[in-house]
Amino acid sequence: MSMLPPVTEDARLIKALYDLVFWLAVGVFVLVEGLLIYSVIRFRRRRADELPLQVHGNRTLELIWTIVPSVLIAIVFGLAVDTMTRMTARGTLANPVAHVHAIGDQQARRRVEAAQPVDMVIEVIGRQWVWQYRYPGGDVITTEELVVPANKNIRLDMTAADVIHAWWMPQLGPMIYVNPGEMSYVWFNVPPGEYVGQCNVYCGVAHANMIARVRALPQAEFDEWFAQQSAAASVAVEPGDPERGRNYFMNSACVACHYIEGTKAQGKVAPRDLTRFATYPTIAQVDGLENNAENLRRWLKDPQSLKPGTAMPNLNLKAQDVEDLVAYLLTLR
Ligand code: HEC
Ligand SMILES: [Cu+2]
Repeated sequence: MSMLPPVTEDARLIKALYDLVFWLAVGVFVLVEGLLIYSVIRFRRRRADELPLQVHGNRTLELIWTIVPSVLIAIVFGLAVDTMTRMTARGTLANPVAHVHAIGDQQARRRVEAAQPVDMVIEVIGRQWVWQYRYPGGDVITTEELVVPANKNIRLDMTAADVIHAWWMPQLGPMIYVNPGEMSYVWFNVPPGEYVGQCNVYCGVAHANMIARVRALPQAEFDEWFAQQSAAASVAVEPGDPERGRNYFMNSACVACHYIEGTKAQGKVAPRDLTRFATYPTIAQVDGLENNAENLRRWLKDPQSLKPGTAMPNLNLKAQDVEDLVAYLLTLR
């Protein structure tokens, strides 16, 4: 993962600041090391019986090497603040937005909406340990990569389902915190290409695997990709088959968390065992979430939307697998 070459306006601003700090540091390095080498040679002991010049403090020099670095650091600080305020991730100078605010804060939401003209808004949900992307319309959800049209203004509306994550695509701009209960925003407009980033705040054991990928396609190719994804999302599914559902259950992650008497499902993460699941009046003890096929379908597709904060993850199940699992689970009496 490299920030080079920067491909957005924000990333170019960061790069410009980085270059400046880099050359300042080179200057300081050359000066300090040069003086050091000069002093080592100039004031060295020349003869075995000679005591070299002994110096005990020098007010002028000490003032200089305190004031000059302070001024340099103040300048770098000022430039960093200036860069941050100029970044489009924070709106525009005319319409600044704090990029993080509480979910449901309608005023902040309107400010975000007015901040930048956008061609497409994609919802991003960070969870241990994947980034999930929801496209407009709600049918298309991806986790592997974020595919976007190139050279269009894209806004990501981001939040987290569990712990604090951070969205960091070094070639695209600044790192943005993604917090549970809050919305964060980022804007970008990128040329065609593939970009790699990473969750940039420690979020649990598999944090290092929480890679983010952005693939920008020319509009026509994007449209084709999107049409394919929508079609795949709405393929006609056959009625669920309990036998297939059972197979799926016993050979997938479900068994790691769920207990069903007399089977290999011996997981103990979920509080209620599923042995007689079909006799429970509600799903996951959510008030009003009656235990029936329709609700169960919704639960399996996205548990978080029905019970925010639940420890059951969204497993991105395929439509057919959901049907089969529903058929199977409802036989458990
Ligand atoms: C990482 C652990 C984990 C995995 C994997 C997992 N679940 Fe769950 N599941 C849970 C937890 C925890 C709950 C309880 C949720 C709650 O009450 O908040 C739950 C609840 C449920 C419920 C509702 C149970 C009840 O008490 O009403 C069903 C049904 C269910 N899971 C099915 C599945 C199926 C099918 C799979 C596999 C495709 C699966 N789960 C995979 C953790 C998991
Ligand atoms: Cu993370």
